[in-house]
Amino acid sequence: LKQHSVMIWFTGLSGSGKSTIAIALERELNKRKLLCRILDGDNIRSGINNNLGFSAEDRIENIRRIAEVSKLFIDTGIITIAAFISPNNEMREMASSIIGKDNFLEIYVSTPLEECERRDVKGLYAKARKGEIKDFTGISAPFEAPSCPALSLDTSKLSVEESVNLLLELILPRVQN
Ligand code: GGZ
Repeated sequence: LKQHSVMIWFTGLSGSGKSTIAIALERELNKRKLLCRILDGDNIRSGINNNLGFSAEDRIENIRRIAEVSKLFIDTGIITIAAFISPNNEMREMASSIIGKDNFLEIYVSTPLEECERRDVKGLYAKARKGEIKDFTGISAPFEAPSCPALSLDTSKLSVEESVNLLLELILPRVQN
């Protein structure tokens, strides 16, 4: 019964394109009859983690719980896609060790800050610049780029389709028999 599963762990700034790529990837995996589950701010920070904010400690706890939940999905054979800023190596290493290094693919959505801020889809960068949001990643809180990601995707250079194709090349050989 057990299917092959893998953790697709996106990391990158707010507005870098993590969720957009995750949703497009899910669609392609579903087309191939592969079951997957996206975890993102919409279903995690609004529910299980609704008591957490954006202090350094709360971000660590956010990522820890996400990793524990992901492990349950992975153990069920479901391809699990997490789209969280996860701003430093220590947090991402914690997630990797909870989930298991062999199943963990770190994907850096490396869209530059200037491009994320230019897009400012939710107006959060403007608010952060005015000091209306404190500890905002990239403006007033740090982001540490991963040193050795499985893949880097700069959405200022790649289309969503190109990013998804690169991901499929990485994922499909691991999950199909
Ligand atoms: C960063 C913040 C903040 C602060 C609210 N810093 O573009 P979004 O809106 O949808 O994505 C951001 C999301 C980041 O939550 P994560 O759980 O991914 O962060 S972490 O992994 O660091 O725990 C943004 C919104 O929440 N947001 N305030 N201060 N992003």
